[in-house]
Amino acid sequence: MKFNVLFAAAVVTAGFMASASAQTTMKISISVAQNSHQGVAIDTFAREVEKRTAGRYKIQPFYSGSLGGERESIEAVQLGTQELTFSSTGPVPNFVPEARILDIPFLFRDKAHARGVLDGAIGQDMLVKFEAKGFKALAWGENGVRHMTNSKRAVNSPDDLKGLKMRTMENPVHVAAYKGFGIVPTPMAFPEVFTALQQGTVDGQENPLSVIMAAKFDQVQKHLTLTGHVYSPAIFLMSKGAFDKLSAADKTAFLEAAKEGAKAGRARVDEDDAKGVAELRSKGMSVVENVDKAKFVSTLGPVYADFEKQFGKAEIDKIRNAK
Ligand code: EAX
Repeated sequence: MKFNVLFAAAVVTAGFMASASAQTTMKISISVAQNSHQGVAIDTFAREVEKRTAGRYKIQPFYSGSLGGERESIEAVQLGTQELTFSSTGPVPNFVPEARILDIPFLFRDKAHARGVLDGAIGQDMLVKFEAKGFKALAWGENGVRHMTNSKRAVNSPDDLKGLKMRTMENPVHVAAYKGFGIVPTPMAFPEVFTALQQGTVDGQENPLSVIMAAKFDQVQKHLTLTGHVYSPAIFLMSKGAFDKLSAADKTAFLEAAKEGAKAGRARVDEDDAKGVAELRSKGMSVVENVDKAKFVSTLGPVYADFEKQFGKAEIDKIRNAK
């Protein structure tokens, strides 16, 4: 009798412990600060995963490149040593070359065009391409429309870019295009950029207003020009191994949570774009708001001819002409 009671208690305790330990914690990282569009995206994702799995999955966010830059984080996700990351497409072509086409300058008319393409057939087909490389791409998010900053001079026309030493992402499409502007590109991981600007290792960099504000680049850069030269997609990447282990219902929960995260991140990008110029001016930056876009586009003529050869004019036009 006594033995049976003890035995029953042990069974109950073991059962309780099993359910208590049934919470799985997963890491997600970004290279920028928490107070940013990307912070909003991953915090929303974390909250939605917990809610939609009744707390069985807990997402632990890491900000400011504390787990490494974007390339390192994507590598870790590919290896499966980190479950998730939210990254710009900067280093993505090094892993999934098909995604390069999305990084072509002046490809998208505006954010609405880009969002439509990424959420539509072209973007969704592209997400599938990540699977052969060890990733489950949960959803496209947004980094924003990129603009140029530097510490040397006001940039009013493409001629003003000639000879500027600028940090670029580790992205072959960007590097090729920026050479076409006459810029001297210096690819570098994001966590090193502030110091490189501060020490004058490079003259400038290019990023969306959201990133410029979150990284406080106004402290180390005088000039900003709204070049809007390229749209910068972002993406929720999960280790394929970790995703495949989820139940069908939990897979849906993660996919839906990523969509919610993307939506919240995009809304923050819109807020940042609306207030960015005023805020950066108030912090001392001098801003050129209007440039002759056509001049910047035509400067890239020869580079574009090369992109059309590489990617196929029809493929580029398919994106360009998407409504
Ligand atoms: O993802 O590396 C970059 O310039 C990115 O835009 C930034 O880390 C945000």
